[in-house]
Amino acid sequence: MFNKIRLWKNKNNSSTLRDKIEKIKKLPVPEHVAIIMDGNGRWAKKRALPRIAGHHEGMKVVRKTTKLANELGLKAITLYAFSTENWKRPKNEVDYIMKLPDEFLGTFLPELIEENVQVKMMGYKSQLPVHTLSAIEKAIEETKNNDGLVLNFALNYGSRAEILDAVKQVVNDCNSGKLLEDQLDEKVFSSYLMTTEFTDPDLLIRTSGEIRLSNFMLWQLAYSELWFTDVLWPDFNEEHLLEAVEAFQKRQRRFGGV
Ligand code: V07
Repeated sequence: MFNKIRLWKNKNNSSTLRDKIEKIKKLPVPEHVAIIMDGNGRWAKKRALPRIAGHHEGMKVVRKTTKLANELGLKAITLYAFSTENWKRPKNEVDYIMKLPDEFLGTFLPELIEENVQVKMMGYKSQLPVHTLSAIEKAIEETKNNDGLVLNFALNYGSRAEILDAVKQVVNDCNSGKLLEDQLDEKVFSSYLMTTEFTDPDLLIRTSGEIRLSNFMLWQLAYSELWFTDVLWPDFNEEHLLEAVEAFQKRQRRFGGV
């Protein structure tokens, strides 16, 4: 497994990526990490490339991140791939982004299957192009018996809409007598959200220097550790992920005991 991950020496030659991974694995790692993959457009602009070049580079980082998350023993990662707001972008950009799941899975699905990764998706499926949805559904189907890392894509996802839909369902179930008002608590309410099968993220990472949640998992992130980095998503590498997980572990050690 290790040989599949790039191994670098530091400038001082002291600590390789492998050493760092081993060190981190000795302590509890977050079960569920959520990531806002921001900065793809800016990465492209800096290079005088079209925005879509940044999205394509970002897709490759999804692959690297999945591999390391699996290696570290995380149970799930949820990646914000497309928000309900992103439809406002130029049509050619949206069309291109909607081809990325097809390309990603066309290239990497065999490896994901081999690595025991389970592909999942949360978001509003009905507005997605047929080719996008069918590629994702095929991947979900072909990985459904895997029991390793869950690779969960938030695609056409928005948190306020998710919460409102949950409220409507709750009202429905109350009106039909399936649910009594007194039974409704945080745990029951959570079961109406798109993340029913997941624990809440222990750690949220947002790249590209923006310090906001942008309508991402508002309910689920209530108690999560938040990690913001200026690194643009296409530049986010193994070292950066390890740095975030290490910071999480430090905070746990400091505050976990109380
Ligand atoms: C997308 C690349 C990553 C940076 C953020 C925006 C662009 C991988 C997927 C994907 C989705 C579902 C799936 C397999 C792969 C993806 C979108 C955008 C919409 F089953 N990257 N990526 N989907 N970007």
